[in-house]
Formats: sequence, C-alpha cells, structure tokens
Amino acid sequence: MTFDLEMLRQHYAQWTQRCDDVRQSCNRPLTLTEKILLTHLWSDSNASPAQLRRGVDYVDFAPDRVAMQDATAQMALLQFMQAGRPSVAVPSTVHCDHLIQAKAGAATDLREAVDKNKEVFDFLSSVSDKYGIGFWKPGAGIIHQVILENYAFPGGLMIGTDSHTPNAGGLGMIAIGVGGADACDVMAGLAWELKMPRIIGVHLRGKLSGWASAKDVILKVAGILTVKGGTDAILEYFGDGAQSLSATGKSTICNMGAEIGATTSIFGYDHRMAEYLRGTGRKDVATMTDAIASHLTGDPEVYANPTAYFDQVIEINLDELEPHINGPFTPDLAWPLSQFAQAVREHGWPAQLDVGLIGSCTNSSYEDISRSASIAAQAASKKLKAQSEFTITPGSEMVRYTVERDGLLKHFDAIGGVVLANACGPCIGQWARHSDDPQRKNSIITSFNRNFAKRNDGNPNTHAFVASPEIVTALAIAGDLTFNPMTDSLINTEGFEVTLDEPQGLAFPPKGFEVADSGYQAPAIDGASVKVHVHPDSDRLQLLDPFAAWEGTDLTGMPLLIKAQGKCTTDHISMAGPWLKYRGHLDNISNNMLIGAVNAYTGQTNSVRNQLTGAYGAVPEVQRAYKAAGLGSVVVGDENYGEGSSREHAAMEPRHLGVRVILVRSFARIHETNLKKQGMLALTFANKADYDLIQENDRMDVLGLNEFRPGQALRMRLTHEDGSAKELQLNHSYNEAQIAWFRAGGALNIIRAQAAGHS
Ligand code: MIC
Ligand code: SF4
Repeated sequence: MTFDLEMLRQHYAQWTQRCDDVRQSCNRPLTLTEKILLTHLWSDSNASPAQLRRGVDYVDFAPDRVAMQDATAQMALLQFMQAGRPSVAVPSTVHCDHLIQAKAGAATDLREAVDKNKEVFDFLSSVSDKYGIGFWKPGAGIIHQVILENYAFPGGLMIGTDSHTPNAGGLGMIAIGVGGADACDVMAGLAWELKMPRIIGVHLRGKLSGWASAKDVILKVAGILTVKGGTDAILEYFGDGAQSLSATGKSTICNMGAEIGATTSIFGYDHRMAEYLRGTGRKDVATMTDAIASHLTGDPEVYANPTAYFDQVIEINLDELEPHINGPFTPDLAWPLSQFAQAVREHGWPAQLDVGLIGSCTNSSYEDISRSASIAAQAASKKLKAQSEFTITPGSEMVRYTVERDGLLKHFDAIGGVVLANACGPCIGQWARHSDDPQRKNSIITSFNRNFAKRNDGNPNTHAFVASPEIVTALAIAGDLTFNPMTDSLINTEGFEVTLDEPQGLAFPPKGFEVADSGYQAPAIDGASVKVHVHPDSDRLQLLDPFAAWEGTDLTGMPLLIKAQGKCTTDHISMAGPWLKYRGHLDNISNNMLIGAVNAYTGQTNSVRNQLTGAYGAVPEVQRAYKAAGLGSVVVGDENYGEGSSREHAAMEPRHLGVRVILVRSFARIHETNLKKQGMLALTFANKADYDLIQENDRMDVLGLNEFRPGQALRMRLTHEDGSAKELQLNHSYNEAQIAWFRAGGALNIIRAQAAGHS
C-alpha cells in the first residue's frame, strides 16, 4: 500500500555504514536498540552516541513513519492543521478502528458505526486527503495489525498515536507510542524528542509447546516487571527462543509491552521475520533485509555477554513456560495456569465465566485464529458448545478474509462464537454488552492487553482477566474460570467426559493471504484544493483555540481539585467507551475529566469538595467553577499516574479546564510528555511520603517558576484550612525546550508562531 521501496533501498544502502560509525563512536558492540536509535538521530542534533546517558538525556530523533488511529488522530490532526504545512513531512497513515461498537456482529456493527461516526470519518478522510496521509477505512482492521502487514520494516523507527504501537517490534522496528502533539511535530518536519531509554535484555531460550503461546511470555514478563517496571526502558528480546517465535508471536509480546510501561520492545531480524515479509507480499523487502541480516540484530558479543551491555537482564525458558492468566483489574497480576483455579477460589472471584473474547491488536493473527479454531473444531466434534458468550475479532480484513476462505470461522460458529468487526470493539469499551444484572459480580476473559476496572463494559463489577486466545477459547467452552484444559475434563452434551487436546495452528495460510478490498484510500496527489469541514455547531469536532501563555509569575492560591488514590490510569482520567465520540471536541470530552479517579478522602469517584462552596460535586463541574472564578487548581496523584493509553485528552482536558499542576508520586512516560506538551506543570514529590501531607481543603502555591531550570527543584507552599503552612520540594524532569513549552502555554503555540513567521 504505497510503501516507498525506494526510501527503504536508500535506508538499507547506508545501514551497515551507519551502524559501523555508531559502533566506532561508542567503541563497543551494540544492542539492536542502539543501532536503530543512534542511526536515527536528528541531523542537527550534536548528540554524541558515546556520551548519551540512558534514562537521563533527552535526544532528538528523526522517525521514518507516523501512524494514527481514529480516536487519537482527530486531536493530532486538529493540531497539525495549525502547523501551516501543505503536506506531512514523513509517510503517515490514519486507521479507523476505535470507533466501531460491537453489538450484533461484523456486518451490522460496521454499517452502524459508519453511519454514527460519519462526520468524524469524513473529517479524517478529508484531512488525510489534503495533507498526503494514507487513509484506512473503517473495517480495514486494527492499526497495529495493518501496520505490521503493510508498513513495518526491520531497522525502522516509527511513532504512533497509540500506546500499542510497539507491536511493530515483531518485525524488528522500533515503534513507540506517543501523544498527538508529538505526531504533529514529526508530521510538521520537526525532530522528535525522547529520553534515551534504558535497555532491558530478555533472554528467551527453548521452545514453546502445547498450550503455551507467545502471549504467555509477555504475561509472565508483566508479572516480573509490574506495570511500571519498563518505564523509560526498551525491552530487547534475544536468544534461540526468540528466533523460534513467529513474527506475529513476537508482535504479541512487543504489543503488550505497553502494559509494563516500556517505551517499546523489539526482536532482532531473523528467518521468521523474513518468512512473514514474504508471506504478506513483501518479497522485495525480504530480499533487501536478507542482504544485511546480520546488521539488523544486536551484535553477537552483546548476546553472548548480555549483563555487560544491558541495564537489566531477564531469563525465560520457553520449554518450561506455563500458560498464564493475569488479573483482575491490572495486567501484571500474573498467575500460572496451574495456580489460577485456587486463586479464583481464595479471592472469591466469580468462577462462572460470562464471556470469552479473542482478538484485538495483540492477538488477531492467522496463527492466533487458527490455533483457537483448532480448539473450537475439536469441541464441536466432541459435542461441546461454548458455555460462555464467545466473540472473535480478526485484526485486519486480510486476516478475516483469509480465515473465512480457509473455513476457520465456521468452527467458532459451530460452538456459538460470534465474529465481530475488524476493530477494537470491546477492548476499548465499544461494547454494547447485554447483561442480566450489572450489580452482579461477574467474570470475563479476553486475549486483549488491558483489564483495568470498567474498561471493557463500563461496569465496576466486571472482573476481567487476560490470557492467550487458546486459553480464552478453552475457558469459554468450559464456561468456568477454574477449568484447566491441561488437566481437567468436561462433560459434553451427551453426558460423556471429554478432554481438549493441545491447540494446533499455522503461522501462515497454506494458500497464502488474500483480500478482496483492503479498505485503503490513497491521498490526493495535490491536496491544495481539498476542503476540510468542521461545522461550528458540531458536538463531535471543535477547532482548537490556543492555550494562554504562562503569566510570568509563581502560581498562588490554587485549591486542590482532587487527590487521587491508588491506580489512576488514562482510563480513570479520560474514560473511553461512550466518551470516544467526543475525541475531536475538547470542551465536550472535558466533561469526563477524572471522573474515574478515586477521591482519597472519601473513597468515592467523581465527587470532590468545591472549596468555594463547601459542597461536593462532580470533578469536571467543580473544576469549571474554579475556572469561572479565575482560579487555577492542582491535581494530586499516586504512583505511575497516567498509566495506559497515549490519549492526550487526559492532558488537554485539565489544561482546557484550568488545572495548572499535576503533582504525583510518579508518572507513566507518555502521559508525562503529553502534559508537558500542553503547557502543564507535571511535577513529582521529592519526598514520596509528602503525598500524605496534602489535605482536602489545602490551597497551594508553586514557587520558583522564574528560576525554572532543568535539574533544579521547585517548591510548593501548602496552606491548610487552619492557616498552618508547610513547604515541600517538588521535582521535575523538564529540559530547556520543555520549559519553553510551559512558558509559551504549550508546544503548539511555538509551532504556530513559527508557521506565522514563515507565511
Ligand atoms: C487503548 O488500548 O487504551 C487505546 C484505546 O488503544 C489507547 C488509545 C486511545 O485512547 O485512543 C492507547 O493504547 O493508546
Ligand atoms: Fe485497539 Fe485494544 Fe489494541 Fe488499544 S489495545 S489499539 S483499543 S485493540
């Protein structure tokens, strides 16, 4: 799909030499991560590869591509429209996948989504047309699978406005999730900045067998590193076990690396990647990569002595890896299958399984579907039916068309499975789930990435667990969370006891992939005359007004808006599901700001004390009252604040409603950058215990802003209701450029001013 082979030829022609230059400058063997990052340094940057400090220095890079999905592209492109460029500076694509609601099945759901979201899809299609962006229509598939099939290439650097962009690491590409403002910069021809990541080596030895699959590798890694263990790090997988995994299996692992906060994950080039490139119609790319294969992976000395080159090394033996089930409510609560049934009983989680869901961007390949279909087929022949509701989401139209042609979908149908549109659907709360009683505690199991409370169906009583598609299929057939397909039997419709054999599958369709209409729309050759319409009365789309610049003084007298307790993900800050429809309308979507965060003083959600009246009200409402009174405010949060999605709405909403400071124990990477980009103050407690000092009716001053400098702490004066005061030290990670964003009121104001200067 208009993949620029010539660009790739040039890229590879210089690749070996560039790697040699970097190796010489560093004077040591290189990891793959270093090869890719350091050969993509921005041309004007005078960073010396040898001196870059991992986990410390911000570095400017030049990505090869930008990918955007419909829910985040709206804001990214609304910002890009202000950058004053006639077209995008690097190849870019938009993918319509998040706005399709799952309800009755693929065909009706897609028709309904196209109808309901017409205004937004028309907007995205016309902006893409105008600015030279490839457009993948609704139904074409989920962004990450479509990128893997068409655009990912070994040794490339890509950014994408979705946290699961790292999926392309399965084809040896460094692919990083970012907010829309970062994408806007790169499309506008500017450098892209990233803190030089630490590098964690994951040594995989052995080979998967039986019920274990690639998903279990990342479920186990999530258990080891937890949801914040990968922050500011890239995971580089290597070893014979890595090479034994199919390219889509590798992608599954990289994809879900987002759940440990990793900047991204990557595998070195090998024959399984070549196989995937050839199998998806990219023989030319495979021939080019084969020619420089040894340079598209880490140096052998690194893998022979990993502790000398990686910041941390994790060892996993695939021969011994058990299937895992993670959850509920967090993706890092990892249970080996053999211990899961007991955990269910001990914790009193509902053992009855209501729904099993397979697919999503993580697990929607031909291999995943064929392995799951093999279980469904056996079940049918052994006279079993799925006891739970069971849904299947193919990752792309190419996968769907091919699995249907090969007769795999009928196996799901035979046991009661329902095929949904090639889209995110239930994974992002786009799920019209029919439940008999929403008050009832219930369990679902998915092969998706995330299982935060309320994510899939908006119901806090739903216990969501994450497992491989094979395990999900087996458990949906059993209708019971405590079923272990490796050891337990089931009673079939004729009353006989039967067991399930191990899944069997193929990485590639024996007759090759096929698709009738991939759903791609190329942009206009000259977009100058293309008109982009945003109706002034629209409740879905709103042009952006610039945020105000910093007033030049310390910020004083700010009330506390909310002190959030415990997990506060981007889903808690800016919920998806029903709110996805306002992703292009900042004022409307701001009405969901922090409505999922737990108030540390009351344990309730969406209820905070309005310091002006003393009454409790909804968070957005109270904040709007502060804004009307001309008062900035402060949000206080716990560890890993902003975990999860790349959605910059979680940063833009507080900015729009007048919150000035987000003060937390620690941040997730993408969210921290998003806050900085929008001109917010993203600060951390120098002393984490100071979180406990913040009282409900405090007023707060942030002091030292006139001397705001990299590496120099700021101060906060807390004034309690009784008039007593305390001073705290606040840390930050702003560099000079980011401080300039704060002063200008947001990075976009700087680009806007530059664009105006050029015109
Ligand atoms: C997700 O999986 O949480 C999403 C929905 O894909 C998000 C993007 C979004 O919020 O639009 C992500 O992962 O970045
Ligand atoms: Fe879509 Fe879910 Fe993947 Fe996010 S994790 S891109 S919502 S399928």
